[in-house]
Amino acid sequence: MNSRRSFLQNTLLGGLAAGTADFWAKALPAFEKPDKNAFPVVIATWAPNLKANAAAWEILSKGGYALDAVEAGVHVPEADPRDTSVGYGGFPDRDGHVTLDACIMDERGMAGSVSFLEHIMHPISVARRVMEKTPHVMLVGEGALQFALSEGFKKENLLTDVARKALEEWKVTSKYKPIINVERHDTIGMVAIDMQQRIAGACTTSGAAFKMHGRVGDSPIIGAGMFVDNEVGGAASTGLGEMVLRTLGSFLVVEEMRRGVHPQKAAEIAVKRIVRKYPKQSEEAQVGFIAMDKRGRHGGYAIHPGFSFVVYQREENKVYESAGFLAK
Ligand code: SD4
Repeated sequence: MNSRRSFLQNTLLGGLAAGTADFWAKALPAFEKPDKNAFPVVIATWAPNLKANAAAWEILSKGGYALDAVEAGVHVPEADPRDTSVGYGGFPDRDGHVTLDACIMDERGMAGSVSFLEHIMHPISVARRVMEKTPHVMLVGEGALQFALSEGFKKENLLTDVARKALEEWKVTSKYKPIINVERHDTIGMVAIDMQQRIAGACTTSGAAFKMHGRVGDSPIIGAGMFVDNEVGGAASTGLGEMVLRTLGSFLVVEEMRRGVHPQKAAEIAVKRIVRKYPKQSEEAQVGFIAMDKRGRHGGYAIHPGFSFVVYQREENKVYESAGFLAK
């Protein structure tokens, strides 16, 4: 390389490197000196997911990998027939199909997702295979099912008697009216940081009950239902997916944290954005976010009171009741 060019390149690179370090030091004071005892840590939406957190903790507390932890964690509600919003036992669409949405992301920023997937109890594991074994990020419907079967997943009937009866009752009036914190709001979104400070996230759901056939919500969409960036932290959402899809809520939360905003405040900013843009719809529907930054600090916030989230950290698995922006 001629000396002038190499001088210019070195100067530029050197300048950039110094500038970058300076930029991060100024922009992200929050990331200085993380408290080592803060790790590992896992956060998930909704109080019943204490059990999912415990499954993730099993792996994290032994020094395991964050990605394995979130996958194992969300397997718990996916396999639980009493959970009518996730996996097996999930309420069907209005045509009687249980169609599942899930996504997963690792510390390298790699992502996998499945949507409108039927007959597979653990869509999160199919999403992980999409990430690890295909050049793609997202597979949907029949294609996702074919891929799952080719990977050895079992085809199963996921529609329980309880869910079938609920659909029959719903058909009497056929009104789609979400009831805040009651109807179908226990999708699991989970973010974990392992002992090596690797961050991963997962989100899985059967989506809105009695939705139109083919409807896809926020949960399998990277940046809407869940997003992680290993330099910053992660976030996930629950609630009426349409409002999160229109605002890319989880991405927004992570980008706010990137600016140095505390996770609690970042979740509040995303909720307020939704309420400002959709005030009428916000009166009738719930959206909640969980957020955790690279330091293991966390928070959660929702449009309405009634949202809860769970955090396992320092040997303690705790439920937090979120505040609601539109509290009466
Ligand atoms: C969806 N966000 O499909 C999901 C539903 C949900 O708790 O979160 N339920 O819109």
